Amino acid sequence: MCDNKITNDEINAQFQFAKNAYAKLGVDVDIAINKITNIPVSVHCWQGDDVRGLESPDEALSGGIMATGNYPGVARNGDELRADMLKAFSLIPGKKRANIHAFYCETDVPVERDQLKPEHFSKWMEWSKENGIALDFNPTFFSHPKAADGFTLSNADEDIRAYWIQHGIACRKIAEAFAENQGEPCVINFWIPDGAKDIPADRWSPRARLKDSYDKIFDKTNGVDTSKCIDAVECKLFGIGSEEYVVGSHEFYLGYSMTNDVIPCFDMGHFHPAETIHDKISSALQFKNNLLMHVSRPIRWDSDHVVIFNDDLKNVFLELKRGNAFDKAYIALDFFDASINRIGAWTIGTRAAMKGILYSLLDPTEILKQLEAKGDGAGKLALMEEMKTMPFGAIWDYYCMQTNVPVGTEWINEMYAYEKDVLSKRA
Ligand code: RNT
Ligand code: ZN
Repeated sequence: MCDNKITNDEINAQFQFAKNAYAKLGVDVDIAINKITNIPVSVHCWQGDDVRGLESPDEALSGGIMATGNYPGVARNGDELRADMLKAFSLIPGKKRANIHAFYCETDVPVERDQLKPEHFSKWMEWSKENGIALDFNPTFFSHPKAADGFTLSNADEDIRAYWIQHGIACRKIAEAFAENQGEPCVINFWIPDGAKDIPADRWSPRARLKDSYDKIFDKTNGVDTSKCIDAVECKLFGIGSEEYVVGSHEFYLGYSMTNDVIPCFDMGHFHPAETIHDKISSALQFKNNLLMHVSRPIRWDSDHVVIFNDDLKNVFLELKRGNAFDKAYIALDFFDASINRIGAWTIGTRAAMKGILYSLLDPTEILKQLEAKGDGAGKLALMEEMKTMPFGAIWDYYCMQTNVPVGTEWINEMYAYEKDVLSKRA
């Protein structure tokens, strides 16, 4: 399979041809390639183990999210997870960060989540340094006995709520330690599953408690340096078991992030099925300097399918390009498929995101804006359409070749080889 290796000469020739075609539309391909090198994508570790975590991997995944499937070769410990991640990274061009969750801690004895400390992530920090991969972080408010009733930071039980507040504060200190370790900021994203399956009589109290919990977590007296620890909050419309009511809704978090020193996180799967996030970017960034995006692929619901190079993906990055806002958005991935080779899932999804970024950087934005300003709607739409069949693949292949990662379908064979040599040996 997949033995159609393309030679470097062929890649170069096709690149020259494509580069000229873009140049005729005023697009400088070299500038685009130069730019993408500095746009990091934060790759989530949880694709590698179906969101099990290392704390107690047998605890069922809760919180209304789901990884379906049982493809062999799942990572069984931190070392396997990190090795798998590096394998995938070797197949993906561009600057990668690694995004981990609090329940990927590695401790000799069980440590309560409100007691977690940077030292419980020392293996991740060493790995980060060794490989030059900066870390991002997430507190884990699910897959835990104290989240069993579906409420964490908005729980009516004050002891349980206090526990999760403490977890949030502990995680911000860990994020700060990551930032110090890597010499650049760490983005920490707060997502909680809190919500109700059916019509609540009281929608108000959980939201009031949630606001109070965040006020305590983000309180300045906690002494967390917000130039190192970038706090984000992620809204959601519904989850499994929280179909009717999610405490941390879009309005809740938009309001909270607009009035506090935290940034909003938009996940592509967290809105009404036909609602996309690309139109929200230019609104949110009128009022905030930054935002976080969870690049995902919902199919009919928040299904977290592997990201592919589709219109939704392109539109998100086109918005950043057209608004000159790549330096304002933190790009993170969020998908998990347990039914296919997980190295493949990571690589397909992350290559797609990188493709989407490069594709957007080749947008003839100036010409499109001029056509629009002149009132030439047909001209604008026509050019947008013609861009879709430009020789983008030749630019992408050249970029992969230049950054020493497999070109075209070549990486698929590496996935097979890794499966044969490593994954298939896992019981
Ligand atoms: C859940 C959110 C959240 C999680 C990860 C594991 O709906 O999207 O971002 O997927 O934190
Ligand atoms: Zn998400």
